[in-house]
Amino acid sequence: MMWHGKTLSVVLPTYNEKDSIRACINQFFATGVVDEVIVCNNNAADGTSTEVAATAAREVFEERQGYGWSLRKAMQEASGDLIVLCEPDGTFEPLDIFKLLAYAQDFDVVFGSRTNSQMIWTGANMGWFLKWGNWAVAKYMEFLFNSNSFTDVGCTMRLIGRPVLEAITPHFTIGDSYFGPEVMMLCLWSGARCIEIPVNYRERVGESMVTGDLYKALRLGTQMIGLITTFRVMTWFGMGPRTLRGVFNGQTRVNETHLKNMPPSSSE
Ligand SMILES: Nc1nc2c(ncn2[C@@H]2O[C@H](COP(=O)(O)OP(=O)(O)O)[C@@H](O)[C@H]2O)c(=O)[nH]1
Ligand SMILES: [Mg+2]
Repeated sequence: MMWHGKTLSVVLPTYNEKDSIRACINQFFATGVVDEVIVCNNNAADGTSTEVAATAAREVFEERQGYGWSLRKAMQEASGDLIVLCEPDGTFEPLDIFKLLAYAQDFDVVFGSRTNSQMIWTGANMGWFLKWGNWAVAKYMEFLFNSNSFTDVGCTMRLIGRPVLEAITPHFTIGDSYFGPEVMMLCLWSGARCIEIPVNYRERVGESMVTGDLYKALRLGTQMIGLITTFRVMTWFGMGPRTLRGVFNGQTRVNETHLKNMPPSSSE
């Protein structure tokens, strides 16, 4: 299969997606570029394993409850050169993998964003509050790191190259729902070349457990702001993941010839 000589893994955490996970997995395989799909069953709804067993995906299990724990386990089990993270709840479009891959030519990490109003479908759980909340937290991170543009901190759909994944993995601390921005900050801090692109965001199949109500969303937003502030203040004072700092500055460009004339990244 492969994509420009690189193997591709898709990782899916699952908790409450029994009715949508099979279609999601099959759609990823149908793209023709996916070598393996790893599903991490995080004490998921009864019947989930039966659905996964009906596909070519590999199921692994994580007991520790939480979005972060689940994704961390799934990524650890993935063997591809490129790792695509997604949710099997029908909100993301598996064909958007080609958008991530197009940018993976030039970047080490490609983050999705769900806040572009042209790509928010009718019924999607991305109303005014969630859209601007995600945007505001992303801008806060962008400002503190003086990075290129970010407009979302909670989009699971993203692509990470193996060298970057291996470098940041030892520094993961979050097992909860706010694992997403931790990955973003570690990538930025490593000096990896990162970009964010809009992806489709649709109505969910089944109930959202993370951002389903305003209280949960507010609490999550507060946790994210706390995490970002703590990380940035720690790194300002020479603490935090010191050994990760700038390890990828200009090193992992996918295609050196093609990128000869590119501007230097902001961290150089
Ligand atoms: N709620 C919840 N989601 C989990 C857990 N472990 C893994 N996940 C996954 O986290 C993702 C996000 O959850 P979801 O309910 O869709 O929240 P939303 O995307 O904010 O609407 C889904 O793919 C879940 O399968 C968990 O313990 N609780
Ligand atoms: Mg979801």
